[in-house]
Amino acid sequence: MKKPLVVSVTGAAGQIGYSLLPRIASGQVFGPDQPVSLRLIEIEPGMKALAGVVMELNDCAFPLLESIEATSDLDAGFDGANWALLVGSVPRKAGMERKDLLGINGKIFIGQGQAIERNASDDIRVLVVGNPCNTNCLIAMNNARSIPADRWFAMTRLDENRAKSALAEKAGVHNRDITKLAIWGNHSSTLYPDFENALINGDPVSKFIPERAWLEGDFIKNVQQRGAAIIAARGLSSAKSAAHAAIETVQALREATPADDWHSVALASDGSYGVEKGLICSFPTRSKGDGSASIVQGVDLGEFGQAKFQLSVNELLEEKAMVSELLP
Ligand code: NAX
Repeated sequence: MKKPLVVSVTGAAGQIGYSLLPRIASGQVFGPDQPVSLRLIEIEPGMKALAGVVMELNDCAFPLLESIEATSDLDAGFDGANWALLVGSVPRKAGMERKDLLGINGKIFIGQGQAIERNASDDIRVLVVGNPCNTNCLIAMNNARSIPADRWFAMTRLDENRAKSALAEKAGVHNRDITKLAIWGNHSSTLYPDFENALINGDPVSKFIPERAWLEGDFIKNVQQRGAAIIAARGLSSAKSAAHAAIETVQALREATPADDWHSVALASDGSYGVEKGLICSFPTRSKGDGSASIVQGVDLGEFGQAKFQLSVNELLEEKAMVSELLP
């Protein structure tokens, strides 16, 4: 038996946690021969529901689930963590401005960043899902400066998957026929799904979808607004698809990316494409399979795409300015 991987998950009693945890415990994420120890982190009011989640995980009798610790103590929760999936955050409530939400959640991510720095394993990798995920990740990373910047990620894979699904439906092809579809910018309503460099069975999207107006209009808008459409239909925000995207993000970082493809994740900019160094921005990325990712260079966004991307980067810079007092 391999040594168990320690996986810490915040917001573990929430919707996404409910879909995510059994898949981690079953071996779908880290491999069929890799035991895992789960550290499940909740705030005090969530601890009762978390106890129920733990009961259910136990009742699954997963062969690879080595141990479960349920806690509201961040030091215990991140103790020895190899992976930290930061899912929990406070949802936006009626009347709340984006700045208020950034401030409330920002403070959470200061404490979590510091606790990760104090307690996690040397090889820690962090994926932030809780919104606003790019800026939450920026705050956590800046409050854990001894952890290299290339260990921090925020999730835009759900947006990539939504974009693939929308293109496949319009083109009358399968999702698997679509490659090189990257999300650029912020995980927000300004994100840019780059249809110009995406390929369908190796050919440009325009060969299958000649209506440029649809690509520039409804396609982008629907991907940007998909989360809201799901809330309107289900009365709850996306959870199964979000958990699946988190799993695919971790897998994409742990597996070498095929040479003819790339994937979206937000990570600390190295100055590529003129994006301020250190800003947590989504790009097309490739991984060598070692838990890290590098930004694909030389992608030509074209005038339309560049303008859209810049809008999203500007929003990230605004968010950064709003939380400047949380960045040491
Ligand atoms: P839920 O409200 O169902 O669950 C959130 C859980 O987090 C709750 O159990 C709550 O008690 C807990 N929590 C709150 N503050 C915490 C803290 N400081 N430490 C630990 N736990 C804490 O939300 P859910 O649907 O699971 O969504 C979780 C987050 O994912 C939200 O912020 C949501 O906006 C975000 N999403 C991000 C997506 C992405 O693509 N990046 C897409 C899906 C989702 O909207």
